[in-house]
Amino acid sequence: MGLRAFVDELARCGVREACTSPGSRSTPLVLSLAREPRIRSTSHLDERCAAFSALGIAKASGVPAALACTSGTAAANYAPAVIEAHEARVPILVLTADRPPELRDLGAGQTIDQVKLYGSAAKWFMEVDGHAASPERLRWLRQLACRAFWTAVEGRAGPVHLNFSLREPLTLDEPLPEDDGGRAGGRPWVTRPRVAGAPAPQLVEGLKAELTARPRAVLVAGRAERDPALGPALAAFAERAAIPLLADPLSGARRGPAAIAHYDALLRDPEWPPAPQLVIRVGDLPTSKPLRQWLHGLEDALQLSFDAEGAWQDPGGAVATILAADPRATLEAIDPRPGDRGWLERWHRADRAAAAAIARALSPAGLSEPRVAAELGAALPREATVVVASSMPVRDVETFFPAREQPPRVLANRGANGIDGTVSTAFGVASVADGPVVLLIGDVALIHDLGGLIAAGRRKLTIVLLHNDGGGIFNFLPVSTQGEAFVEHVATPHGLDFAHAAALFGCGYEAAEDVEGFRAALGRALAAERTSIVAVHTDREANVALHRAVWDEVAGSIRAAT
Ligand SMILES: Cc1ncc(C[n+]2csc(CCOP(=O)(O)OP(=O)(O)O)c2C)c(N)n1
Repeated sequence: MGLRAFVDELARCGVREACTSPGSRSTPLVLSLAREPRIRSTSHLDERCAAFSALGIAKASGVPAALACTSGTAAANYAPAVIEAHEARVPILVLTADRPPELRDLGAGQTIDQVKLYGSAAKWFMEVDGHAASPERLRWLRQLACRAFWTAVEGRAGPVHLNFSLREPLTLDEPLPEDDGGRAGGRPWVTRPRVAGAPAPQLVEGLKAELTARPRAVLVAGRAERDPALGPALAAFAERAAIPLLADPLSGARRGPAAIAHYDALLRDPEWPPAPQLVIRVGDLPTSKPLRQWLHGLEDALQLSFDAEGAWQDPGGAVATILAADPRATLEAIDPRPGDRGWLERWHRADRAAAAAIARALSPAGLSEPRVAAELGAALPREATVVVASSMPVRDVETFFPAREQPPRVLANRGANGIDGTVSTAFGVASVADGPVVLLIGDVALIHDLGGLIAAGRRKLTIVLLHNDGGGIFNFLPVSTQGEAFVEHVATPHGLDFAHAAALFGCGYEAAEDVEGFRAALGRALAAERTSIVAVHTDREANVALHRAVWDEVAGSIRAAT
């Protein structure tokens, strides 16, 4: 039916990775991908793992990965990753095999309603009929592949779903002839050159004027993984403008002389934060609750939110203007008059006091969850990528990662904040990342995607496991006083020893007891050829007490320092 031409066109567009899953109805689709030499096809027996792996590939590379699976619940298992890709704006190409219309809703095996299966999470849905290849049909399939690709990547990036009706015999088409019917020179059937115009002069001048009129400004940077050059550009702008930069490590901007690394701890003290006149927000809203609450309460400040696609990122309703413009191009074009040096210095003094207070509070506790985050932030090389799981890892990275000149890249599934699919996402990232990939994950999230460890047979990952035997985040909640019901239904301790999981999947395993032991084990895991788990055992209640001790120490020290 022309699937070889369809796949040829995906490769011409730049698709280099596919995640396939086994089945019968899907074989023409899967084998067309597998036989395409420009695309590396990797087989995943669990479709949920396949889809999160494709998500990780696309997240790290910016290039959509293709997914292909059989009909029925196989396709439904893509849903969590499709939802995450929609929320986090990651381009993926979802290709599902289906029965043709004459076999639908008639009791044929493995047949469910796959039409618009992912609802509003799919940016575009298309039924692809199973007609035989004709010149017109091949031209349409080539155009369709390009349309799927460009739709996924352009504007607000996201998942595209094509549902293929496949009829028996479910065989692979012949290879394409030498003259394959595509455009000359290996070009895609349709290209859509991106026209990146210079930012509007009114916008640049308007922002400059606001900065001059309101010199006590802050720049808040959240997750913005779609443009790796954005983080350094934000740091450079904050330095030029001499304004504090409150950057979540997921923004890539926690660097340079304007960075205030410990804003999460600082903003917990309601007495301390001085009021800015202007807030410029870029990227998603950071995870930090104190930061969110502080931003929501800044009634006298003018708050501007940059989002290239004009998305709404403001659950507190504090933003007055959404700038639907490329933040990097716009801020690079601004030559601001440096703001009030005293204003920046005030934040720096507090940040230095917070850093010292954090070190004082963490030191007697030895190896702890915050300490692991701080160690990774300080020690990992710039070419490393850290994938952080939702729950406490993403929060501890935000609170305890230091500001560094060349920090490692930090990625996370924070579109829908799920703890599912994290291992597979990290292995997907490891498929395309240039340097080492480290996954920082809690025990519940690891159990959730334990099957993802099967990818250890072909990719290398260093997994730092924070094993507090359950969901440690819930011990911070008032509900943690609810005794056994809390423990059984919320915290969910399981008592599992992950050394057995490591053995099952052929991974290395070491448990670290103290800071020195952790450093050594991390070094060994990074140097090893295979995937290794470095486990750090902690206690959920002690972890809450340690976080509270840190916050108290920070609050005391900033009062003294300011
Ligand atoms: C798919 C999914 N199910 C449930 C949740 C709710 N949830 C948030 S955190 C969490 C526990 C995570 O525990 P763990 O991974 O061990 O990390 P820790 O809280 O100890 O840092 C759960 C169940 C979620 N976010 N996603």
